[in-house]
Amino acid sequence: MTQTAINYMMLRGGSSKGLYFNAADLPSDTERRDQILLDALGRDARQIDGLGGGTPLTSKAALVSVSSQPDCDLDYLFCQVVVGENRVDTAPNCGNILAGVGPFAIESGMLKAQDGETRLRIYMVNSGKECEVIIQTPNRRVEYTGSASISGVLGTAAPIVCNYFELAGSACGQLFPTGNTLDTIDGVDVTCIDNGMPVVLLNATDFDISGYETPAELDANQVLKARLQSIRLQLGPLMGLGNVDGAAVPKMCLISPPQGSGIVNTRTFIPYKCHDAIGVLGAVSVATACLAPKSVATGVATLPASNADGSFSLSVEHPSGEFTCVLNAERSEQSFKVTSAGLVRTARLLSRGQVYLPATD
Ligand code: NQM
Repeated sequence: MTQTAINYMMLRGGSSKGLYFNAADLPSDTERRDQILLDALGRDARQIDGLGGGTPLTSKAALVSVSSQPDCDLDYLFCQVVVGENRVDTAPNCGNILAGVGPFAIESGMLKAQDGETRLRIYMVNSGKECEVIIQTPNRRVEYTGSASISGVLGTAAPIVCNYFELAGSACGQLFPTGNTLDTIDGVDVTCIDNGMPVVLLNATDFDISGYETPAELDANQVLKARLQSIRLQLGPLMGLGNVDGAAVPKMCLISPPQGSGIVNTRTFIPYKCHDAIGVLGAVSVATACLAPKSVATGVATLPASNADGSFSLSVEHPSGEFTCVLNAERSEQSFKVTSAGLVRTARLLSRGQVYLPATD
């Protein structure tokens, strides 16, 4: 019985890594597509029979194609292969894997790079939102080497500037999906927000922890995890996400006052494992909640003055460093809206070739 081979590349995108495919190389039928992704990355918790790394940050795939949208260059569908659960979730988006989409498209000949830098507009199929990326491409080739460093990745690499537009309601339909900036569940105040990623912000001190514990310590805290899951399950329907048992969103973010020069300190469960850092769009959502007139971050977060152009540079602290995003916002007594979020990622091509899928009978 022969195996089937499919072209792929593996790239590190930001502080994640995943398999990148030309969408045309996979079936359009979602059931058959998902079976291929599961075979390629691995179905069991260790992903021993696939290329996935057995953690949420290394069990990801991107399906890329020339865009179907008039104002975009590329379409990007993010697929989370849920570790150990033998299924694929396309509800969330991923701003880390997005950083590798442009390099993949150029490396695979899907589109041509400019000499110097290449600006591409990416349509994020999961959310219907758009992001402009600026990639270093001297001599029309992707430059991976450079001086940008990001938390969670050793060393430095060429910057990939990502400018996200109008992210509000990416999965839930509105910025504050419950209709409130504050809700109380199980006696705990929460802020549910979706500015690119559905996130629930909670005060660490409401859970008898400081919020500065290591991810390993928090992962071992079964009482904390059970309380978070109870709140999550109740919030799923209120956030328009339905039954979120086993779903990748919403993420649960415990906040506490900053320890360094950031605006807030975070420990984020994605959603069952504590992130060693914080996701890109997760950080944008947390920063947005901090900037909002009222949220559980009020009194916890420390906001800087705006930049000369009116934008805000907001540094979100996390277990392995900080994540800075630059938000442009319209803030008044009556309304609050974030119009764009800018940030820097890096990416690197790790391997390319063919991934083999087991013969079916
Ligand atoms: O929030 C982790 C990551 C992510 C997702 C997660 C991400 C994002 O660190 O945009 O990048 O929240 O599951 O890659």
